[in-house]
Amino acid sequence: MALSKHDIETRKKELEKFLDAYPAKTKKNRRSHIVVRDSSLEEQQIIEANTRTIPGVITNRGCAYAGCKGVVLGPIKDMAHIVHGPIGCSYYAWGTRRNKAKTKDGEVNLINYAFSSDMQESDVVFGGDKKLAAMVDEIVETFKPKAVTISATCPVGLIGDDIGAVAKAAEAKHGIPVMSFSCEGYKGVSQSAGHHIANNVLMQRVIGSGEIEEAEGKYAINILGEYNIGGDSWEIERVLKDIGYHVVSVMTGDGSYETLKNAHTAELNLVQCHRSINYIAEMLEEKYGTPWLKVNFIGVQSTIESLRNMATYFGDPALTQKTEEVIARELAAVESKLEQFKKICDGKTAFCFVGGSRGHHYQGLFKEIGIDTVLAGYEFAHRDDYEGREVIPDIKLDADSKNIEEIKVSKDEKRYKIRILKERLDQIKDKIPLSYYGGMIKDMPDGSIMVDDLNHYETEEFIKILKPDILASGIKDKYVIQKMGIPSKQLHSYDYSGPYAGFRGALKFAEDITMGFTSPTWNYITPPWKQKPILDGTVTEGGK
Ligand code: CFM
Repeated sequence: MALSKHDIETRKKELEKFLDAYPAKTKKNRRSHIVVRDSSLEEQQIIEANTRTIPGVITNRGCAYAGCKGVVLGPIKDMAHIVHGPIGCSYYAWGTRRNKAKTKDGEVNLINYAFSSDMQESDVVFGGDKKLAAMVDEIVETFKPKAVTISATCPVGLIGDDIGAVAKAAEAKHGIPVMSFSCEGYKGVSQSAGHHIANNVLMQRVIGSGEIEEAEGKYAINILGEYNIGGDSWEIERVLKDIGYHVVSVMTGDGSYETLKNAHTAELNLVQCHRSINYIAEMLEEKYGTPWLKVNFIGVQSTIESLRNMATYFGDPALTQKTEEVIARELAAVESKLEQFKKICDGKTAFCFVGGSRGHHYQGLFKEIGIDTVLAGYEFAHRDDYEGREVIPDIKLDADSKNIEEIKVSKDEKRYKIRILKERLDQIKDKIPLSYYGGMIKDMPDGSIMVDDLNHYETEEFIKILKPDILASGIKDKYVIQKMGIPSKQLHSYDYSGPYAGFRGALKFAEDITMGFTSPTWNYITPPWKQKPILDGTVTEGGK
């Protein structure tokens, strides 16, 4: 719900007050990462993003290695993803981030494996490249992957192991792609840098390396930035296939080398998570002429809008009709059940703080079950994810960003195609978000707060001011929040639930959120500070 001008001013004052606890320089820094939405202003304050976290502040961010190996590469199931580094980097990335994958009999599925070079002190002193080379040989022989990735962790860059040379030699030896990623944890300011590094190499080495020239089905699409957490992309694909789309590849949820290499054959690229994959989306457009469409399959209305926008792009009356039929059928199956959950959730408020796109995507779904998002933010997104791509020309590249290579692709003379005629493009481009993302702020009501790289101190202080009924969060803050007596829903891993995408996913989400509110647990918890102060005593002279 939008706040009045007066209430917005009160909110700003409360914010200033708790920020006063910071040293002056820190306050100034953190203040620039927090925006109170106020559409009456001629110019809304810009938000600082994608800059270094202040040392000493407890952030929820990860590192470049997490973004490269963990986020973008990890879900590709038929490649062996090697982590070159000490075992701890693998131990904490063991398993998946609930990116599910399945294969038919006989296909390679390595999603359950973790491959680490287990770098020891002697490797750091004398170099770990020989050990790495031996490891690649062993993995290729044992697991028969379609391709191999080698992700560097911090010490690799510090000692200068040449993983590129190891990869090149292994590739010549085994005849399969072996790719190296210089995604040392310290590159960039967060996992966002790792997304970019992974995008670059996938584009240079995998995408477009297949032989197929024409997609095998009509309405061929790729789904970019969808990682199949809790089975999300399976649910999206179920609906898309029903309408008649041919899904060439998903990047990278339940993805494979085999499908990615022919991704150039699609007629349209959908972009779900803009932050992690906009680089590939842009390069595909540049190289093959394939436009990208920003979609959001989280929430019933967003899903409907995305499906209609896709139909508008293809402009085929039969497809439009089928789209409407499927929407009507799916909607009928969930609508009345959603209403029941809404009765319990209605009027409540939420914080929606996730990594780089869900902080925006889930606000609509919360709203559909009656919950207003009073604070939202991202751990590591850039200004365009907050304010829209129109701010990109104004973003000043700092040294940290310049450190990440920007690769340039050029037109593939053989495969580049005009996918949509200029006149038709002009007709539809204002109706659907083609090659455009508007960011989160435009969808947020006045008085709501947008925070970049929210930290633990601010989380607690914002909770005191805004008194939300539920928080969408991650594993690092979840238990602190629950100990304050507030339900917390992990929107990274979905707390072992999901899928939450599409129509059926929205219903599952509504059910889980309602369960959060109605759990009897909260009756048994009284945080200690609610009964008495934690510290009792008086100060006497001489410290006695
Ligand atoms: Fe994109 Fe993601 Fe996200 Fe992300 Fe992530 Fe994730 Fe996320 Mo956790 S790719 S930015 S780096 S939607 S792992 S599936 S949930 S922080 S909001």
